Amino acid sequence: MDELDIYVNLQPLDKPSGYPGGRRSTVKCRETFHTLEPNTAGPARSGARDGKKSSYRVAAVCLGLLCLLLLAGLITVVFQYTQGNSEWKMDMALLQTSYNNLTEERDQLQTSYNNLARERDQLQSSYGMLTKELDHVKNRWVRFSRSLYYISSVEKSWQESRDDCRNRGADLVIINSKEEQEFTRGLKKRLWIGLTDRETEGTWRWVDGTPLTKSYWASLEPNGASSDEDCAEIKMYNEETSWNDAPCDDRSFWICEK
Ligand code: 2F8
Ligand code: CA
Repeated sequence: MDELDIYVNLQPLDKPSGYPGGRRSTVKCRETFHTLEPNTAGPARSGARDGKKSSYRVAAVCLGLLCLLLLAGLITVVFQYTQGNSEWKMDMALLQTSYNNLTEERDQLQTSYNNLARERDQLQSSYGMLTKELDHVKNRWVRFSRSLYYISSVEKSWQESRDDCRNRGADLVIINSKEEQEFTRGLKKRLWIGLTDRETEGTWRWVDGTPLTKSYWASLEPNGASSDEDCAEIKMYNEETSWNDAPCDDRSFWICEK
C-alpha cells in the first residue's frame, strides 16, 4: 500500500494572495492508493502507465473475442444437437409408421390365410362328398337289404383294402346272414372280407370285434396252408361254403359295407 502526501495552500477568496492580513494555512491531505502509484516521476512514469493500460485493453478485447468464440461454438453445438435430435425423431416416426403398416399387412395376410384355410377345408369336404356321389353315380355302391356295398376295381393287401373302406366311411364286409353270404358270393369275384385271426391265432373275429358264430369256410379251410394265413376271403364263390384263409399281404379285390 502506497501513500501520497499532498500539501494545499488555503487563502481567503476575497483577498489577494500575499495579503498581509491574511492567514496562511496549510492542510495536509493524506490519500491512500491501493494499486496505482503516484505520478512522482514525471512524464516518463506516465508513459509506462499508459502502456500498461493499453495492454489491459488488448487483454480485455482478446478475452471478449474468446468469449464470443466460445458462445458461437456453444450455439453451433446446441444447433447441431437440436437438428440431430429432430432428425432422429423423424426417423423414429418413419420407423413407427413402417411398423404400423407392416403390422396391418400381417393382420390382413393372417385374415387371408384363415379365409383360405376355411375355403380349403370346405373344398376338401365338398371333394369328399363329390367322390362319394361319383361312386354312387358310377354304380360302384350296390344296395342290398339294409346296407350299401362297394366292390373294388383294384387289388390291395387286406389292411390296405380295409383302410380304403374306412376312407369311404365304411369297413370290410361283415357277413352275418345266409342272404348276405349268397349276395356276396353271387358277385362272382375273389374278395377280401372283414374277418381275421391276426390278434389271436385260431380265433376269428369280424372287423367290428364280434366273434365268428356262423361261418362259410370252404372244405378243409381255414388251414393256414401257406405260412401265415390270417385274413379271410371269398374264394370258391361257386360253392355255398366259399371262404378261404390267405396271407394278409396277398393282393386281392375287396368288398366294403356301410
Ligand atoms: O387248396 C386250398 C388252398 O389253396 C391255396 O394254397 C395252395 C391257398 N393259398 C393262397 O391263396 C395263397 C390256400 O389258402 C388254400 O387253403
Ligand atoms: Ca387257406
